[in-house]
Amino acid sequence: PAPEPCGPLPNERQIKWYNDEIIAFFHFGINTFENNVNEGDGRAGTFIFNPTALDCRQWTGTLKSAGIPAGILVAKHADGFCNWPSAYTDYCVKNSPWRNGKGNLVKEYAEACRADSIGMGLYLGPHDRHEHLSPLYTKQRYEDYYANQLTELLTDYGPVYEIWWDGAGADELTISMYTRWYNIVRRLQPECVIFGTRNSYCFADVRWVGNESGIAGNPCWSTINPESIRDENDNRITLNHGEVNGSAYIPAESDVSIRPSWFYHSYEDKDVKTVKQLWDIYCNSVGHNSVMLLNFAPDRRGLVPAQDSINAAGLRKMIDDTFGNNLLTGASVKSLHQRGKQYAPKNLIDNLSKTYYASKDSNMTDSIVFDLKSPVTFDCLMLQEVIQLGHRTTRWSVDYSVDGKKWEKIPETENLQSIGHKWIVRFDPLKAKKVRLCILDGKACPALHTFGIYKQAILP
Ligand code: OTN
Repeated sequence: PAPEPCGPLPNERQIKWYNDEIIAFFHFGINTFENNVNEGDGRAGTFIFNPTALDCRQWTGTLKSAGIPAGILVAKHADGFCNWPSAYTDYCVKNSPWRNGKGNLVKEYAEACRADSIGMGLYLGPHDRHEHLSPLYTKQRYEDYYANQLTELLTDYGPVYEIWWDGAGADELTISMYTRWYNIVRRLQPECVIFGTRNSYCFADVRWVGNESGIAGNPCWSTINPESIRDENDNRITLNHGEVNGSAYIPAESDVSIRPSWFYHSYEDKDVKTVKQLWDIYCNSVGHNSVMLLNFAPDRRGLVPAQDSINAAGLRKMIDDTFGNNLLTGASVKSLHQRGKQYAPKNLIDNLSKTYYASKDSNMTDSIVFDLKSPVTFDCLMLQEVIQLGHRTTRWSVDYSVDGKKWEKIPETENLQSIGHKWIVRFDPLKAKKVRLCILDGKACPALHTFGIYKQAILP
């Protein structure tokens, strides 16, 4: 029989989200038309919003070229300006010159996503500085206002991949407000992933990684005590690492912008992250059991600048060229504690989604040796657990042998703990005839999906 699951487990939404690996953000709105502004104060005039050549198919085209399967559009940032014609405010596109006040960015974005088979996510900033300006503002009024807008967005535009509840400025928003909003999300969009922070902590499918640099910790557990998310100011490090014995399964999402800022500024055109920088981020986010949430900042034309699209596509090529060739393919494989025929160690290198390796229930440790037909040179390795069965292994490392007899440890693998969806380690090139995966401790017998060694592709 299959191994019993261990500890808190992912739901269907989280499993799909993990397998998507990279998702995109699009920060675009009234801030795009102000100089030096990333967090507007809610006072900018609606007349400034006027993209000259907006084309959401160009945005989704960028994602397709980068192999990014979903993207989250800022529908309303903290400035309160709504990128769709909301029935509940005048502070929106209908009072802008764009498309003579008839434009609807959320609709155009949703249609582009549908046409290009991109998952459509939405950021509806819980904190709203424009509403706060109103003398009529009360907590109840804002709770209703947000509930109405959430209902508009989750009803009128088809399936929503993820909803993003930014914690920035959200201190006044209460658990009771989020409870009402959560019920709307689950009623209208049962499959929608929720990014939750602070007082939305109890509804979070995914958590903040604790920084905006795209770096998940080592280790990075998918489990955490939810209160650590609520009290994020005291728990940045905990958000980054998770908690091995945390009571809930709430994995880390690593938000990072392809430019220094979240919104477009022409003076940052020279600072677009290079393929090398994006590759490092990928290996430290996706390769640290997280998901990479990569922000794009469409410019005042309403287009993703060319260099940003090119570099994102370069990252995809780097990923595919590196991980497309597992150098262990064809090796003979033996393990110490194989569970049974169905869970054979060769499943680790068969490139099939359903098969996996597992040890006997009584064995929390194991040793799996890969014997190559001829020596190979590699500078990267990747290991995946069967996430449906929970975090199991808590300590592991990798050895190699040049002559097939004497073993040496790969130093960069000496302090590894978590695995989860994917763990990637890079190092200077090594030559080996044999490679040994050492499972050194765990809460349950290992259940491992894939193991590979690779030669990193050449950066452009
Ligand atoms: O000043 N900030 O609001 C800030 C500075 C640096 C990094 C993050 C923040 S806000 C922070 O943003 C996160 C997403 O990147 C989450 O939404 C957190 O809940 C929020 O507090």
